Amino acid sequence: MAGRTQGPARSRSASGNPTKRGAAAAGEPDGVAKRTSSRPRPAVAANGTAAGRSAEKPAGRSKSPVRAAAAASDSDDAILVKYYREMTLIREFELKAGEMYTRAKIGGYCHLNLGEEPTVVGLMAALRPTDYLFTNYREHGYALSRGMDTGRVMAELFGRVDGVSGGRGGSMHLFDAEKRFLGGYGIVGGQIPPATGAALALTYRGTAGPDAEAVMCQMGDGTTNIGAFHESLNIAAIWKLPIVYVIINNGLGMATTVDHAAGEPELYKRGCSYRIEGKRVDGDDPVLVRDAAAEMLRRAREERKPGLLEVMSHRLRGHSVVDPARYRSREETERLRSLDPLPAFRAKLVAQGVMTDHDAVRIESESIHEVDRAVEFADGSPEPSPEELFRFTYASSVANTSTLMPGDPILPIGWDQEGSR
Ligand SMILES: Cc1ncc(C[n+]2csc(CCOP(=O)(O)OP(=O)(O)O)c2C)c(N)n1
Ligand SMILES: [Mg+2]
Repeated sequence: MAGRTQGPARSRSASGNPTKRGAAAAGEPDGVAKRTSSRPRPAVAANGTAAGRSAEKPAGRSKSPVRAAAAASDSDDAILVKYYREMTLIREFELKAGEMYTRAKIGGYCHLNLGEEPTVVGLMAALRPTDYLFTNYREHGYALSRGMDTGRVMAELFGRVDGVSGGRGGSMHLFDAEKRFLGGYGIVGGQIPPATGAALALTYRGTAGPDAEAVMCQMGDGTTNIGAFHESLNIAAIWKLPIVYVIINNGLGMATTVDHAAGEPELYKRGCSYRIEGKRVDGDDPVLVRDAAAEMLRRAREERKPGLLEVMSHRLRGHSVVDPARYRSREETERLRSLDPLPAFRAKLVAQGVMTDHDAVRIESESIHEVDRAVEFADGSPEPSPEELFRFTYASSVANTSTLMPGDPILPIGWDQEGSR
């Protein structure tokens, strides 16, 4: 990717794409320790412009009275611009993933983070590289924001060998042990027990304190009705596990609204049964999300108190790329369009003089370019070979022959199908 000059440190990847790191290399994630976000910002009107200012006259970067009033430091601004950059990359990636699905480059299931970009970026900004992350199947944005290579993430969607899971996982099963991103789960709630187990393991590996590792377990609103959610929260409470459960409340589990599905639709309150502190936060603001998540992670690592964070977000399209969302009325679709958090965040940063319109256009075109490069890389990557089908399976002590089908008798290495050596 060319020219992502204002991003965090980058390294060369297999795809030749520079990758960004989702969080600081060491210590606190950006902006968290310094509490930079708590400084006063000018009021922003609903249309994203600074109150009392004209949208046609965005503040100039150097002489903006708005910017002067906010007493913003360059580093604060750089962090916000970085968030916009990450949100834009996720947006462009997801739009392209949808397009590639219709071109049959991507098969299977494919769920997009469109509308959830600030939520994703805020959560990943709170996470340290040493923390562990478990997610559901709607996880492309998390992978990118966690610092996984754009080309290798796209290659996984394409099912190619250079994909982050060797092309064996696809869209729902992104994985990177080095980045401590442990999936990518397709079964609703499937990520919750292993994430809770990982938090238990951390209590054996180290003691509580500011440098302790913690686990973040992301899930959707619908997932809070799964039994494993309640069992895991109970265990996390009684065993005092360093884990933050994050509910992305996008209002829907497939086509079912939260109000129809949940006896307690204020989902953060569901922690009450287990005396787990819950909090609800606006998912359209990456800084609010980051700070709420960072505080819960702090308590998890220092006090071994599990937390439950509900982030109010939007699913701008259907449940997956093949869902036209006909259950939504025209008014609801229009309303959602007006709630798109990306143009709002862009307008807010321009109005505050944090970036210019020109900066924003450049960032957007760089993201488009990076995603185009990712598609090229994915397309050039080979399909996995059928001979490799049984690699990475548990059954490593039996014959790894590609001719065996599920249900065939499994024979020790060196034995043929007739049962003789
Ligand atoms: C155990 C299980 N039941 C049902 C499904 C089918 N399913 C896939 S996603 C989904 C809805 C989940 O909604 P939510 O938790 O709100 O996540 P979102 O898709 O909104 O991100 C369902 C029912 C599944 N994958 N696994
Ligand atoms: Mg949902």
